[in-house]
Amino acid sequence: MKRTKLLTLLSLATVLVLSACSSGGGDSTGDQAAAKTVGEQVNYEIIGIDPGAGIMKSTTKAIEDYGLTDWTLIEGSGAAMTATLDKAIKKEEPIIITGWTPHWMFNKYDLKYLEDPKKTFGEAEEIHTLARKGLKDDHPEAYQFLQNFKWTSEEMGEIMTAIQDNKSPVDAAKEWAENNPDRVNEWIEGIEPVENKEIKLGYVAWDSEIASTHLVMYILEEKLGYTVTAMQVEAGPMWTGVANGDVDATVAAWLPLTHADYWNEFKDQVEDLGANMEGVKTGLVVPSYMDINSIEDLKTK
Ligand code: PBE
Repeated sequence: MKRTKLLTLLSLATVLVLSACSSGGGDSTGDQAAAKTVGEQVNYEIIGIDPGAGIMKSTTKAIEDYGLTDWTLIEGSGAAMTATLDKAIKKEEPIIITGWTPHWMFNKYDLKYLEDPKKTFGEAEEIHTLARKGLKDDHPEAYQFLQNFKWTSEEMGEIMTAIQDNKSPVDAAKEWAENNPDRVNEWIEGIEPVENKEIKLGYVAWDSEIASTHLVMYILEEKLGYTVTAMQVEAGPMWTGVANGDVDATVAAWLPLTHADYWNEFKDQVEDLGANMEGVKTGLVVPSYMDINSIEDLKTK
C-alpha cells in the first residue's frame, strides 16, 4: 500500500514538472492558437462564391483530391466573399477563399495562392469569347470586333480597381476606353459602325466579368453604333443563353478547366472566338500572414 502511494505521488510530481516545462516561458494564448490546426482555426470552411461558378466545382474536386473530408465549401457570391475577406483581414484572422486573377483583391490585400501540386485548378487558363451560332451572318461588325478583342489582366485590373474605388462600371469602362484610344482602335479598325442594331451580352456578376463586359458594351455602343443589353445572369444560364441564341455573345467563358462542364455540354451549340485574355488563374487563396503554403497543408497543418 505505502509503496503504491509513493509511486502515485512521484508520477504526479512528474506530470507537474513536465507540464511546467512545456508551458515554460511561452505566452499561453499564443501556444494554444499555434496548437490549433488550420481547419480548427477557420471552422473547416472555405468561403466560396455563387454555386454556378466553375471555381466551386474545382474546389469541390480539390476537397476530394486532397482528402479534406471534414471541410465545407460555403456558397455565396463574389461580393459576399470579398466582404468576408475584408472583415477577416481587418482583424488579422485566418480565412480561406476561392480566388482568381485578375481580381482587385490582389492589389488591395497581401494574399497568396495555396500551391496546388495535384493541379486540381488546372494550369494555363484563359478567358474566352463565345458567340451564338449565326452571329457572324447577322452582325458581322460586332462579330469582327469580338474576334479582335484581346487584352491583358493589367488592363482589366485598371477597370476593376476603378470600380472598386466606387466608380460605376459604365463610367470606369468609358474612362478606360478614353484613356486607351490606341487599344480601342486596334480592336475596331476597319469596322463600319451600324445603325438600329441590337446586341445582347451575357455575363455573371464576377468583378472581372463586370469589368470586361462593360468595356465591350461601351465600345459596341459608342464606337460601333449598337444598342446593347448586358444581361447579368448565373453561369449556367449564361452558357445556355449563348447556346440557344437568346444571348448573342459573352466574354466570360473560362477555359479549358474552369467551365469545362459547360463547354462539354454546349460546345457544339456555341462558337468559340478564342481567348480574349491569357494567363488567368483560379485557386484557393489566403492572406499572406497565414502560416500555410499548399492545399496539402489543410489536411496536415
Ligand atoms: N471566376 C471568375 C469564374 C470565372 C470568372 C473564376 C469566379 C468561375 O469560377 O466560374
